[in-house]
Amino acid sequence: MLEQSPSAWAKALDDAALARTQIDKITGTENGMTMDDGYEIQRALVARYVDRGDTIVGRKMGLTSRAKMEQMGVHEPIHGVITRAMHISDGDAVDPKRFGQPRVEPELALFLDRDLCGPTTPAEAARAVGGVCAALEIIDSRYANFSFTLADVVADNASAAGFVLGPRVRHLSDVEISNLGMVMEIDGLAVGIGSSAAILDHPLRSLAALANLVYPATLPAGTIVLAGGATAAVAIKPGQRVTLRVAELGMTQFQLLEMM
Ligand code: 0L1
Ligand code: MG
Repeated sequence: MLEQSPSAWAKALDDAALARTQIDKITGTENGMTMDDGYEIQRALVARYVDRGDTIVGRKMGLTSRAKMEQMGVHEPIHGVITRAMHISDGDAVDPKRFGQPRVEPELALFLDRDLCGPTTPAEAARAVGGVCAALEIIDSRYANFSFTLADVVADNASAAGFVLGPRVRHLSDVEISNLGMVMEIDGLAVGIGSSAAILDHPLRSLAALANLVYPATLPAGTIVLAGGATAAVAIKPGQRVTLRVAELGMTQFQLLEMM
């Protein structure tokens, strides 16, 4: 049982995000906090986004690659929600004041054109997918120095902060996505080199895991799913341009403007 209510913790996280500041991890105060508590706080946090006019457009899987799991010292993936306000158009230049301590990850996005409800297998999950494209995720922890436990980061909506979708959307039946080469560059320098196979061994395995994690909830047709990072996250600074190239899926990029 939490000492403070989930909505009080959600407000603390939301206030930190809006002020681009960070708080100490919740488990520093709430010793007995569980993963279920984390997801309850996440739901209260997302409800705050919706209450102020934002719209849920999809889900994200987090901690899907071995590199990410090692970076964070954990062994299981988590999930969060992505909203319209987090979307950055391909090629856009973004005000760095939007973020506190941004990092970027190379990902794939899957577009559901049918409802998906677990329990499911990767092969069954594939039948709900229409398109796939290259994607960049910007994560931003509301905890000082990205220091948290798994339950803390779940509460913080899996550090979701922004995402960019590549312009080349291909139908899943036209492209084999099990082992696509992925190269992420910052200002032309390769900072992350990986394969879509690093996304929980297969991006569709990540999708099936998401459906199973949210079960009995359904992932409705129209949902965008960020399948998870193929490499560890890399910090980005004002003025830098991030580019992702994915074999068969092309390029996507964005830039952080200089700090004014
Ligand atoms: O998308 C991710 O894999 C990030 C999940 C949360 C962990 C982090 O903030 O690095
Ligand atoms: Mg991610």
